[in-house]
This record gives sequence, structure tokens and C-alpha cells, in this order.
Amino acid sequence: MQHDCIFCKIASKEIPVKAVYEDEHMLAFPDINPVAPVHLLVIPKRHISNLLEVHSSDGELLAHIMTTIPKIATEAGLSEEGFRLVINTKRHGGQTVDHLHWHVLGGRHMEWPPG
Ligand code: DGP
Repeated sequence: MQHDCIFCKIASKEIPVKAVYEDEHMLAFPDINPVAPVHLLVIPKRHISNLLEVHSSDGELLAHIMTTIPKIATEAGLSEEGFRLVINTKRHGGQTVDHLHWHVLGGRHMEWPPG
């Protein structure tokens, strides 16, 4: 737990959110500022600042998250038309919260390339 990290506070329930999925290792909840009809955030409960801070010892955790996201997306009604999964990393990636997170975006057609 990093005390100045908003997602650590969400993971520890210091800040309440309406979780759509939770287990021992991860949490999924709606983004406070949605940019799509469905916009969920998926976080590991353990603080990892960004994708560059991931180590091979995190492999099991990442595999767990990546195999759970399709279930979360399906539960959110996104399996038929699909969805986009985004990990913004540091400044050029547009990362504003320094706790690794996946954006699950769906419910509309996504443009490419992103802005
Ligand atoms: P990023 O820019 O990739 O770091 O995305 C951070 C996202 O986190 C952004 O879309 C807004 C969202 N967010 C920030 N603070 C909160 C919060 O307190 N609650 C929720 N639900 N989402 C938050």
C-alpha cells in the first residue's frame, strides 16, 4: 500500500467504489470519468506504479488479471461487439494515476489511431 495512491485507497476500501468484480488480488470498478458507455478500471490490489515496474515475478498476477478481464467484459455485456483494453504508461501514454490499471472500454466503436 502506497499511502498517497488513490487506487491503493480504493483497493483498501478507504475510498469506496461500486466494484463490478473483486477477489484477493484485483478489483474492477467504473471509471469516475467515463469516456465510453462502459468504462471500467481494473487494478491489482498490490501497488505497482506502471507497466514498466512489472517484473517476471508478477507473471502469475498478470496472467490472473488478463484471464479475468474477459470474464469482467462479458459480464458487462461486451463480448458480442467487443471492447478495447488500454494501459496508459507514464506521461506520453497519458497515465494520470500512478498505480497500474487497465481501462476496459466498450459500448461504442473505438477509433484508431487514438488521439
Ligand atoms: P489514466 O489516465 O490511464 O491514469 O487513468 C486514470 C483514470 O482513473 C481516469 O480515467 C480517471 C480515473 N479515476 C481517477 N480517480 C478516480 C477515483 O477516485 N475513482 C474512480 N472510480 N476513478 C478514478
